[in-house]
Amino acid sequence: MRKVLLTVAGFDPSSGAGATLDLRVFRHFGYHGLAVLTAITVQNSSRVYGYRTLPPRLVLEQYRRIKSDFRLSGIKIGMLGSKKIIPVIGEIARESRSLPLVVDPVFRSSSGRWLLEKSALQPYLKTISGKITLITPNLNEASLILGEKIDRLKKMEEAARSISHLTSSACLVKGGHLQGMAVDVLFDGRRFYHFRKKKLPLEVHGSGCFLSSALLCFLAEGCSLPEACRQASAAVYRGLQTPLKISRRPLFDI
Ligand code: PXL
Repeated sequence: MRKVLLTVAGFDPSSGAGATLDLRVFRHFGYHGLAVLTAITVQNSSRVYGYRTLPPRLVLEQYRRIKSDFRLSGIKIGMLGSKKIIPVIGEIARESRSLPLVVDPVFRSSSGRWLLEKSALQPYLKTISGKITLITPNLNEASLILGEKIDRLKKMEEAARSISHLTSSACLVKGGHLQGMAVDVLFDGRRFYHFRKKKLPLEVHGSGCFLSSALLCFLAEGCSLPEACRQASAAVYRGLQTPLKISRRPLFDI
């Protein structure tokens, strides 16, 4: 029987990031994907121009109707768009403690637009604390969460450990934007793991969404956290090598 995964995320009309990319990643790894939308963005491959958040009740209703029909094997949480959605995420996470739950803490787009107000940061982490499997901040998001610049390996380790304590979950700090090398750092509550990749000169829209969705696929398959991180990181790296060039910025060809 085909397993089912859910993404709770924003809609990107270019399909380079957000829910529609997540659904393609789920399908690529053999799952049926479901999507509960939190927000509709206005964007193309270059940048985010704006967005509207859906009413929290509408988000919760989408989830409830899906939940009563499908047996979920895991959930990924992406863009929320507003702190008003946080209680809904808390509810979803509380009900799903037995499932793999991956949180991509989307605060800002790569073009610099805020996708969740800064004041939502701490309440969001508090709400999901103890209810999720893994959180996957990039260097900017880790810096925002901790209020200090995370820009080298040692700091990434400290950040992974601190954020892991804040969320009572594992934490993967993504180092794709590190100077000179690309290394992701996982802290699983006990020890650190490093995932090194050659740094590629191009940036493909949606790599954060791709990584967190792929991670969920490997966790739902039963992989350990380090193994899921290794495989998901390798899948993103492969994707970066064969991008789809049909728009100003390349997209993932998946
Ligand atoms: O990559 C972060 C992200 C996630 N989800 C949606 C987005 C973006 C960035 O633009 O638009 C819907």
